[in-house]
Amino acid sequence: MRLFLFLISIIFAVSCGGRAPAEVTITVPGDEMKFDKDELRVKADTHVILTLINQSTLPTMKHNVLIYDLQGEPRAKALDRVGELAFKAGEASQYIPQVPGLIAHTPLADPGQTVKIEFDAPPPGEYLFMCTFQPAHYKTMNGRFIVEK
Ligand SMILES: [Cu+2]
Repeated sequence: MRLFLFLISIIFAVSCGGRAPAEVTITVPGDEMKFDKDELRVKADTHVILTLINQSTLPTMKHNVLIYDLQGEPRAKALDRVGELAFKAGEASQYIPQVPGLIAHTPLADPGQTVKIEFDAPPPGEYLFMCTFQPAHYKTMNGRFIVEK
């Protein structure tokens, strides 16, 4: 029996690339420009399943989650820069700027809508997550996306 379990675990490990998927959920609990979390954590070498639950009710409260590699830029500066690029990208591109450092993003979630995306975790380190809906959601809707070894 032990050998059997051992073999099963080896097969599981090989077929899944080592680790089980990392599921993270982030919620906008109301009509404020606010996420329920300012930090998301996953392990390296995982497939990430990220769910965004938008519980806002106002039509102007669409939200998304964009994950961005700071590439050494100070956080506050990157937030403003990417936020402004998102504004320029405009509604037609769902406020997603095509910038180097963009790791993943959800589509815009309408009020009451839940959206889900999957992507592979970037290398260990600290990244930025933010809502890029306009005007200026990023100023209060942002946090750290941390990939642990
Ligand atoms: Cu938002």
